[in-house]
Amino acid sequence: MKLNFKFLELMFIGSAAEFDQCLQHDKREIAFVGASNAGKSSAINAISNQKKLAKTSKTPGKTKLFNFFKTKFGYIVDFPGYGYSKVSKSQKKDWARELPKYFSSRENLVGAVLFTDIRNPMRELDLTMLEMLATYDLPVLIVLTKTDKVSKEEGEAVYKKINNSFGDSLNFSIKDNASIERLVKKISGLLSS
Ligand SMILES: Nc1nc2c(ncn2[C@@H]2O[C@H](COP(=O)(O)OP(=O)(O)OP(=O)(O)O)[C@@H](O)[C@H]2O)c(=O)[nH]1
Ligand SMILES: [Mg+2]
Repeated sequence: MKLNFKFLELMFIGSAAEFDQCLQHDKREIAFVGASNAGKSSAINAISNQKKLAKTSKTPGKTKLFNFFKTKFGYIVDFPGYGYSKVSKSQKKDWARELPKYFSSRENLVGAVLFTDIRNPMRELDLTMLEMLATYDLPVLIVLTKTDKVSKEEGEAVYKKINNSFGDSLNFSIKDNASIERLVKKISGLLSS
């Protein structure tokens, strides 16, 4: 199929297990957050049209570190997903400490994209995350993922509800090029405005 839009040129730069090890740079950055298995890493691959740039998995909890991806305008930071029961207690503790640190002290962080499965959107931990982001005055774009798994009507109904209740939202599927284009534009906008 011919595509007449530009994907984001993304390059994996590196990972950090803790806030103190995170890449220092002077560009803008946005955080990709969401529950484990919501589809963050798949979205990174889709918007860059690369199959294996970010590791994806059927087993939740694949992304364990802050992963930095460079675009022309700034950086995307892929966060580990929350809510995966097999994550160890000590790791949960580490994250409870590292995440607020990240949101409060990353000076170039301009916002977050919160990924949530359209079949079961904005669950308790998503709401906790949304509150945390609001605490730090970070604007949030909500991406409702895996829209290919629901009917068009259901997708639109959920979109309306989420957009009205929680703010700026977008329906998205890695199988829907129009939705990939919309996300690419939003991200370019966030990073360059
Ligand atoms: N049908 C469909 N499946 C998707 C879509 N996006 C992601 N998936 C699948 O959902 C699963 C989880 O996707 P990931 O991208 O690894 O999820 P993640 O949010 O990065 O998960 P963690 O790294 O655990 O935080 C994989 O099996 C993907 O193939 C989508 O738009 N449609
Ligand atoms: Mg991931």
